[in-house]
Amino acid sequence: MIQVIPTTPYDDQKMGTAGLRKKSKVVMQEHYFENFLQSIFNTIHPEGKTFVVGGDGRFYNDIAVQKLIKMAAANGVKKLIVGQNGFLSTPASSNIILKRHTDGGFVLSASHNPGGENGDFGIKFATETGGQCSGQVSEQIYANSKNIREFKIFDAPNIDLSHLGSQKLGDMEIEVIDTVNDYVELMQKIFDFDALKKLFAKGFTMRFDAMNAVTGPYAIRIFEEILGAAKGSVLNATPKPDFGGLHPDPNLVYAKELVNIMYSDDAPDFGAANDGDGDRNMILGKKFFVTPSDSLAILTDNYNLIPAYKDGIFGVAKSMATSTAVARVAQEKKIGYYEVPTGWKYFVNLMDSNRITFCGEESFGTGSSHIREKDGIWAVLFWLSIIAATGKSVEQITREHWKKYGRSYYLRFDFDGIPTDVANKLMSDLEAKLPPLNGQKLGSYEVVKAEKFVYNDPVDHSSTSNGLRILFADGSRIVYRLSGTSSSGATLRVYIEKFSRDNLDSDPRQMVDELLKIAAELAEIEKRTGKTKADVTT
Ligand code: G16
Repeated sequence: MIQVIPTTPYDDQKMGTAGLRKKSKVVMQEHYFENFLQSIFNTIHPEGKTFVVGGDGRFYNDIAVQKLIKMAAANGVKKLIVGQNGFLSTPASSNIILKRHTDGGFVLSASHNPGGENGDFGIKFATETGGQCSGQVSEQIYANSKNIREFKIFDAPNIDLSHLGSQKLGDMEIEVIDTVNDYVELMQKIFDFDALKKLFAKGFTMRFDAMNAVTGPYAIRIFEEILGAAKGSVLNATPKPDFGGLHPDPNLVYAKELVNIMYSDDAPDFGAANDGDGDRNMILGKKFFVTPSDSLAILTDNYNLIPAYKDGIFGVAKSMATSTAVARVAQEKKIGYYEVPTGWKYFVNLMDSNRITFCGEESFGTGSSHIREKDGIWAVLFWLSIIAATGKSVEQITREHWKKYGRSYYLRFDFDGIPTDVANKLMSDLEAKLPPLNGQKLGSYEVVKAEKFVYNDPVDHSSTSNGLRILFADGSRIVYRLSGTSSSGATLRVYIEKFSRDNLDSDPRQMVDELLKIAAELAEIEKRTGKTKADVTT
């Protein structure tokens, strides 16, 4: 029953910031998915091991799950725990890996990237830590993918994943589970659900946009069925292969329906959105947007309001590009503070070694050591808990935070679709320009440090460089990075942060204007890319 199929290598199976992300049509090429999966198996030796499997429901999810099951059986895997119908959110997967002590897991998702036949597909591979595999492991997988000559697959009809329970494929057990149950149980251990039920019983209103992606069933169960939010509070709740044409990236640009509702005159009290695989979140109040960087700072400042954290937290970490708002909270609370490269995997060692409890990123990700991935619904429940405990609105909570700590005006400018060689040259030339800037003035800003960011992991002592940064005397910053999640070409991300202690109520775009001009000129963005402005600003 086990077939050994000859194949030829593809040369582009290198993982980015979070797994392998490609155009769906690339992944649909003959043996493309099989080659990559076999390269993982050849690297990790899966014989006798147990893995968690599922995806965000996007186009090709159903086909890829079946291939994965048949290849796992042929490669000697002992057991797969599969989400019902092949669906599983990234945070739910991390939870099951940890709870059931499995050897890792696979989430078939390109996260916030659009889906459909003309969209993107992706594969995230997690280890027994519950977090995504390290850079070293992904390098080994990449090396194996370049030498692959054959893959193994079980010759069998498709497995029925609609019914819960166990079945066998050869010697391998397949257990189909309702992943929502385990996730709800975890959230109930962290938050005070009774307090949240009382909030909704008093008439509190919310809209949660699941963007036709994987979190719909989780959100309906938690917000509407358990906590008592009004029916219809969860929008776009049915996972669809093409996300109903939506781009499931929870930001002001792509979560348009929710944004229009929250900025209307009869807006509900609270708004939130999640991305394709449920790890990202956006938080909105009535006509009010909370930046992900501020959200991390505010959650950290309020940890004592949450049952699971009320006895204290170890510390907090952010990706370097994320604004420094949380650094000021860490200083005030006298807790550990770390800055890591972009990529959730860099938080895992810090969590495992009890250095941090919370972490977050500017790219709409926040989470804690309850799992080893960012967690969209967790962040929403945390915000609802702060509201329930304080009786304050999202806007009041955020404004009071700025009053106490000052405000980091923060915007990210994305320049998409740049030819890879042009983007790489822009970055290397820019890096060469940085050292002489130290101590110089750029416009009205004085440079205190201009450098390539290098992270030395305090746990495994690995060293990773990620992005270039210019720090100014007043606490403002410019950061440049190339995205590691685009499925074709390169995306240049320019992150601008302007810190102000007292000016708390200005327009963010105006506040960062001079710094943006400095950033664009220094990197020669227009000259090298032909772009006079960013494609997306978030
Ligand atoms: C992934 C990573 C995040 C990262 C984000 C953006 O998120 O898990 O750590 O911040 O990509 O990365 P980049 O700036 O390199 O595009 P997700 O939600 O896409 O898995």
